[in-house]
Amino acid sequence: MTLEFPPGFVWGVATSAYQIEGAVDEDGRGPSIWDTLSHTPGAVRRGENGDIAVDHYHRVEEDLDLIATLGVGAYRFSLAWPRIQPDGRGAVNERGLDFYRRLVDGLLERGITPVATLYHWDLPQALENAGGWPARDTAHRFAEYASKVGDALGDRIGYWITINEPWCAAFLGYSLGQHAPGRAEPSAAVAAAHHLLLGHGEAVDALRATAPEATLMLALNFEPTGPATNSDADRDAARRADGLYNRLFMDAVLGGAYPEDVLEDLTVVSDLAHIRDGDLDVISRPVDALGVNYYTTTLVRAGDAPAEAAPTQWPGSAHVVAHEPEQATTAMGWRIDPDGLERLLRRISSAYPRTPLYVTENGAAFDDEVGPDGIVDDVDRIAYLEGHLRAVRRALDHRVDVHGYFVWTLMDNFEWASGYDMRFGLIRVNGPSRERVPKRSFGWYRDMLRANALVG
Ligand code: GBH
Repeated sequence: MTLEFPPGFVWGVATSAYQIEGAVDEDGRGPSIWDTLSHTPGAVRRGENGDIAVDHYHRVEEDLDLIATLGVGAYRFSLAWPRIQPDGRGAVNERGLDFYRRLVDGLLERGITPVATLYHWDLPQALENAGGWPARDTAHRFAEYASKVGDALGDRIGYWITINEPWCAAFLGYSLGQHAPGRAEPSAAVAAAHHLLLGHGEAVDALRATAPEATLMLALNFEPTGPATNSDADRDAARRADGLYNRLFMDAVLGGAYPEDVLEDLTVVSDLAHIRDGDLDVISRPVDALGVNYYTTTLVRAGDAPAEAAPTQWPGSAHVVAHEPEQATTAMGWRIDPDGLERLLRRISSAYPRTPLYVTENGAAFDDEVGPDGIVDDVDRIAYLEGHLRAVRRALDHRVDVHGYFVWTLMDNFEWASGYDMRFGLIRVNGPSRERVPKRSFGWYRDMLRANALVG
């Protein structure tokens, strides 16, 4: 049976700056917190870093041609703040902006819509030295950056994502300490989450002023969370994790209020004094759409860790632990659960029916094997993508207003704390030559989006 998608449905593919660009010392770029963390022994698997990454900075023309061959209508990428403001404040570095002008013009020449993310985790190190996201001033600096980028590129970019996955930036970065800046300070993490959201709201105002016609959104990582057993303790653990992962961010941005139960949970680690009158009005400035990043669902249970034991991704709920999945997982160890995406899209749309949705990331890492012909026959990735697209199609059948879908990711790249070991790409990147070789999934996605339908 052929499953068609609506006419005009946006097909895309996504990347982020630090994961692909390399060229970390070129054309005036300043250091970011990921440069610092990735050069800290023990922080990244095999001691890898993004110094060269997949050398996209120097291979941008080749990569543009690959994107055009893929046939997507839209390309989602991020701008490296430290290229544009090396110290995170003040005058722009024109050479840094020039790279993005070339990229965006190259997309437009090829008929591809640029979707630009302003922040995908590469905070200028100078701003971390001044306190980082736990400091309120960082939100204002982000708004200033947004305004300058809007001035420079607003004439040619019609789709903006302010911040990618504030949950990860705040709680993996400042509480678990697995992501940059590698701090394990639950109270600081709670303030970081708030200031990331405040920065988002202020950036919406800044972009509206400079690019009034543009579509503005942010991208949240959603992870539907359920209890491992039906015990009261496990169900409370699931409420807490769902609250931190999903509701804290979605309800603040789309509903204008933090969920009360989550605030209550957080008082164990924070006095919440960083939340000021009027902040939620800024955080909930109307957006034109919501970006939904979806990879997996999680089961959690109540462990017995005392609240302040080891670093946790759950500030205030350190006893919540992930339940090891019994079903198939990706190479990351994440459950493969396409139905979770349908349920999630329906949940968001019933809570906030007026907000159009884009799936701004979905994809999977597998242990790709290179065949004798040099090609990766990644049937497991194709099955993952197809399953999730069927879930999107079912959500559309239920009248969920999904406008587009972006595969994570164009090509294998620096997968944060996992280094280059985890490959999410539609294109294989063979190091050290960094030769690009499209996988089978690349051709599968190209054929699917050309037909605007899943066939078979
Ligand atoms: C995204 O984050 C990022 O935006 C992107 O840069 C990155 O390369 C990509 O995903 C792949 O990682 O251990 O079962 O509890 C992903 C957000 C948050 C999704 C943590 C998986 C853990 C699942 N992730 N979550 S589990």
